[in-house]
Amino acid sequence: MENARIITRRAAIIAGFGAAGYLVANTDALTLNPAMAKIFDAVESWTRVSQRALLNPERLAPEYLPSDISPVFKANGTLNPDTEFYNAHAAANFRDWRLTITGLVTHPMSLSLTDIQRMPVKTQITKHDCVEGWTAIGMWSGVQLGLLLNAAGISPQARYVVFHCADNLSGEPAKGGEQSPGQYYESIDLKDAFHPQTLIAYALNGNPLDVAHGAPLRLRVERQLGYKQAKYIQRIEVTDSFAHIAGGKGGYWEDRGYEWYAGI
Ligand SMILES: Nc1nc2c(c(=O)[nH]1)N[C@H]1C(S)=C(S)[C@@H](COP(=O)(O)O)O[C@H]1N2
Ligand SMILES: [Mo]
Repeated sequence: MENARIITRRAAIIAGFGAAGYLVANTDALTLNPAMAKIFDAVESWTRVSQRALLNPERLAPEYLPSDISPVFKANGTLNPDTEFYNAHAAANFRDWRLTITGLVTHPMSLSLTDIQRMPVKTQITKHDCVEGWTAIGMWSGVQLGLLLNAAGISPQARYVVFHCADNLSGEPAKGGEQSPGQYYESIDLKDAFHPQTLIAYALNGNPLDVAHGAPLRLRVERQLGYKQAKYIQRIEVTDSFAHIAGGKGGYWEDRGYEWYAGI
């Protein structure tokens, strides 16, 4: 498998990155070890298992040609977080933006954009599909989430990866921080987190992400719908449950009735 080979080679090169020289112990970076995979399978709810039965978990989302790229990639949801915090970072070109990785990890991390951009880059041209009835094809570049998670070292109890965003979609005052009702967040399971096309993206169509599309960092989880593609990511939380977060359903839109597993 061409893809698997490339990924393994990429994983092997990433002996370390950034000033701290984080070590990646397991060079077979994006493969869940069989014992762990078995545990995740066992604990999946039956609805998800039946959904998954129809979909090969290793299936790749279709990729497109440069000539297929949409001339305009519509932006949706929050178009600018427009908080004091975010505006200050945007004005400084996100030079001091940090992405933290917390929760069930052996090495919690705080990474700058430069740290992230020093890691192997993956570029893919995919179709975004929003429940509101529009699609757009774009070329995304970023780091595979699996590489970040392996650098942080996820604990055996880990089941989900949660993305905490900088915007409040309901316009709630920022005082409540991550737990205030309108704060955008999303979550995926480890199968999607370690999927080779799952990226923490920092570029769209060859340019740094703009504010409307989620600057400076956003998720691409290509086999799921648009609302899973969290923009403005500040913190990645590895957890065994998302019941403690906001409405407890695993995402901003999930708390408002949308499906948690939004397969396409
Ligand atoms: N932080 C954050 N992420 C978000 C949203 C949002 O409002 N805030 N909207 C979601 C929805 S519904 C869609 S369709 C896509 C839109 O991404 P785009 O603006 O890059 O097209 O982002 C998703 N991620
Ligand atoms: Mo959407």
